[in-house]
Order: sequence, then structure tokens, then C-alpha cells
Amino acid sequence: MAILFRSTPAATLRWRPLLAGLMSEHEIRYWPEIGDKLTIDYALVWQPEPGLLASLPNLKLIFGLGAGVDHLLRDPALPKGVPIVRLVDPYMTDAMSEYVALSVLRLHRQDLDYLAQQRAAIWEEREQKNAAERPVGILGFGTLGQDAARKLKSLGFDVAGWSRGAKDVPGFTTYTGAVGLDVLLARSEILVCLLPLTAETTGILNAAAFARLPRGAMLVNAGRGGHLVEADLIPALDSGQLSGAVLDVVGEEPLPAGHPFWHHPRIILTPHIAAETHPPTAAAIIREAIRAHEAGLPVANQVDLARGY
Ligand code: NDP
Ligand code: OXD
Repeated sequence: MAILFRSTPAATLRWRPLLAGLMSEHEIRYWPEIGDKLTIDYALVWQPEPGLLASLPNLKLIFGLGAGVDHLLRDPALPKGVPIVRLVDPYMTDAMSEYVALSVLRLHRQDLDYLAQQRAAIWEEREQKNAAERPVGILGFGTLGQDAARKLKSLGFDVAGWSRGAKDVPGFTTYTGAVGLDVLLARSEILVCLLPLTAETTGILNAAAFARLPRGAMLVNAGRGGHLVEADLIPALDSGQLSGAVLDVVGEEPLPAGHPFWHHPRIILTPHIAAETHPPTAAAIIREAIRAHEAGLPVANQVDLARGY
């Protein structure tokens, strides 16, 4: 059995020794040295070039090396009959919740203002709310959204979630659909985006959505850059409708030099690190999934192509 691994050169360096140790029974082929395409059974991929997967006629499963699968679904030649498994790794879930908690706390505790005051040598206290007085709305109430919600709730925040299907998550108010989105936006002083990027969610963070938020609301986008209409963010920040944004993802990554986000005083940027794939835990999860599949058992976390996530 042969497994194709295709990711960035840096990731490949980290994965190689792990896969050699954990899957020594399998032949692992590292792109671009993929050998005979007919003999590849499984593909472990991050941002594969369009057409690569279609060129492997005997693939049994495709593993996306991340929680999001937009990097796979944008391939027009994606083989439709091969199941895609996305990465659901508790290690990554914890990492994302750390990022969300950090970002929400920074915005809630007026970090941007206090940093600006420090730079200007101003010692001045600002009025501060308690977490219980700060409603947080999470767009995308799945694996990552619900874990972040629980951790924010334990810090005292009043958290609600929005998902595609109706949900009963004890302790949280949940919303669905366009009407539910409006209600969630109207109550959210901090809006967190943890959605997958699909045709339905592209551009959801736009001027109309910002206008529905309470004045001075704040945004955390750790979903995908394509969720945000970038041209709408700076006017919303400059007008005071939004008072801060934390962006882990942007439309073009790396963010181009000279992009206005780099130096905007109300934007905190990180380079898509909110929840990086963690090879030691991810490799073990993938090994178990391959074992299950080879044993004829169902494999969890398969992507629904019709939904797009
Ligand atoms: P899940 O599939 O577990 O959750 C996705 C959530 O979004 C679900 O609640 C789903 O609804 C909801 N959703 C999807 N489409 C819609 C829609 N049209 N309207 C309303 N809700 C919708 O995914 P994860 O939580 O594991 O991951 C979410 C995303 O986070 C990934 O797709 C990826 O883009 C991003 N991510 C970013 C990382 C980073 O480092 N910045 C790292 C990892 C992930 P329902 O529950 O009804 O299905
Ligand atoms: C992911 C990511 O989807 O790192 O896992 O963005």
C-alpha cells in the first residue's frame, strides 16, 4: 500500500520522521517523487495543485491536512467518488480555543487602547465592563466554535452560536438562517468567525453585517480570509461602527506588502496560526483512520461535498 504526502516543504520536513515511525508498514511517497500513480491508495494533502488527486485513479481516501477543506474543494478536477476526510484533532481544537480566548480578552480588555496609551506615555484608566456584560457571537458552531464557546463561557462571557442546522447545545443560545444571523449580530459586541469557507459563507463579514452589530463592536476572524469583504473593514473601523479586529486569516496569504491591514491601529494580525496542524497528533489520527478503513469500518469526519464542508 502506498500513501502520497503533499504539503509545504516545511511541513514535509516535520511530517517525514513521524510518518516513518508511525506508519512504517506503509510506503510513503513525498511529492513530487510520487512514483507509479496507479499504486497510490491514500493521499495526505494540504493545498494540492489542481488535478493532482484526479491523476491518482486508485485512491481510496483523501485526507486533508487541516480542519478546513476549501483548499481541496476548489480543485475543479477533484475526483467526486473518493471520500475526503478532514482533520479533527483535539490538540488543534484546544489551540483554536486558546486563540479565540486570547483575542476576545484582548478586545474586551481594551488592549489596543492601552497599547496606544503606553506608546504615548499616557497613564489613564478607561471604563471597563465585566465579561458577563459582553455578549459574544460565534459564527460556525461546530467542533471549534462549540469548544471556544465553552471556554469563553467559563471566563464569564455571554456566548451564542450560529450554525447551518438547528442545534441544542446546553448552556448556549443558538441561531440558524438569515433571521437567526440578524438576531445574533444585533446582540454581539464581539463577533467570532469560525465558519468553513463555502459558497454560502463567502463574504459573510461585510458592511451590511457590520451595520447590524452594536456600534463599536469587535471582530475576530479565524475562519478564512474569504469570509471577510476586506474593502468593508477599514471604513467600518474608521467610522467607529467597529472598534477593533483580530485577523488570523486574510484573502491573500501572506498578506501583501503595503496592504492597509498591516498598519491599521485597530487591527491585530497573525499569520494564520490560530490552530496549526500538529503532526504528532494528526499523524496518529490519520493512521487510525487508515486502519479503520482497511478493516472495513466507517471513517469519521468525512466531508459532505454538497454542503461544501
Ligand atoms: P465544523 O464543520 O465542525 O463546523 C462548522 C460550523 O459552521 C458548523 O456549525 C456548521 O453548521 C457551520 N456552518 C457551515 N456553513 C454554514 C452556513 N452556511 N450557515 C451557518 N452555519 C454554517 O468545522 P470546524 O469547527 O472544525 O472548523 C471550522 C473552520 O475553521 C474550518 O473550516 C476552517 O476554515 C477554520 N479553521 C481555521 C484555522 C486557523 O488556523 N485559522 C484552523 C482550523 C480551522 P452545522 O453545525 O449545522 O453543520
Ligand atoms: C485548517 C487551518 O483548516 O489550519 O486546519 O486553517
